[in-house]
Amino acid sequence: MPTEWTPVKSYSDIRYEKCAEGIAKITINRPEKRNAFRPETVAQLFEAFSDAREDQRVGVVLLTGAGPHTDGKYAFCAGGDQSVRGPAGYVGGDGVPRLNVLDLQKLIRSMPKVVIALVAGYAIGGGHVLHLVCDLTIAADNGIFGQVGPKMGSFDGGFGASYLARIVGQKKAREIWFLCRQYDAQQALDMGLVNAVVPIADLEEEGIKWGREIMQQSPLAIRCLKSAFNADVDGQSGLQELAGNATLLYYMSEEAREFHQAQREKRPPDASKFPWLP
Ligand code: S0N
Repeated sequence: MPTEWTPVKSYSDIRYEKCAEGIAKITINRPEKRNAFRPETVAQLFEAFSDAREDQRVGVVLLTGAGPHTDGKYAFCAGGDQSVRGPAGYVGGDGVPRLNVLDLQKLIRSMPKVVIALVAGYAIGGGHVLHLVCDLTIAADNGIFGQVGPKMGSFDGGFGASYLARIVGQKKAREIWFLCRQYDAQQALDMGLVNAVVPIADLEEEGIKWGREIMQQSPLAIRCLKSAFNADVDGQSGLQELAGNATLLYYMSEEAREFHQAQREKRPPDASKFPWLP
């Protein structure tokens, strides 16, 4: 069945759509720049991801790049837009130097929905880190992956370095950053950087197929698993996320309801109703 996408809102730098099956699709739409992001792009991505997070019907978000460009080339994202990079960082239309892409990375990682990167063509620099922080990555057979920071005056020492090393191992992560090579989709698959490689023509359909399978699973189980995977890596903020889910599950229990209601009704709670499980 072909998927019918409904636009959610019109943006200058991205497309944001949803389908009836609970899958949202966010497309970076700057193919003339290999989908590089400027401050406005990041702000729009943040707004769209926040909306997908809030929408209780949405369980899966596909993140992809518009293409091909008129020269026939594809890109997922080529990182920060170098044409707006000034001495103090990336400058938006308001003249303020900031990109806030790290906030976007954190949102993608912590939102309790599954984010799948669909990579056709280049995933380079900050664009490579964007696919990295997604829960899953499906690459087209023309996918090209790599970091460029040390050769153009930039680096991502956050998730871009440490989380990359968790995924591909310390030696490979150092190779990726220190040599700034490009890797094809098969090499990315071999090093565990992506989950699958499919023909370019099948990329979106494959993402939808994975999304449909995920939508059949238990939302709370997926939510707790995502925060558990994060907790292993993210220190105190990872524990906070996992603990937040424990609190959510507790709120949903009869036991929490009894203690809350007793406080509201100014009566002692009936603790005897609840077992001290072994
Ligand atoms: C992607 C590459 C390899 C593609 O090469 P190809 O196919 O030969 O295309 P080009 O002719 O080079 O490009 C086609 C057109 O697209 C424009 N373009 C491409 N990339 C960018 C870009 N990043 N910014 C602006 N424009 C871009 C070209 O200029 C060209 O346009 P025309 O035809 O008009 O000349 C190749 O394009 C490439 O290597 N691109 C540059 C990659 C790059 O340097 N990316 C930036 C890396 N740095 C970051 O992403 C910053 C990370 C970051 O934001 C961050 C991270 C952690 C902490 C803080 C920060 C922070 O800075 O805030």
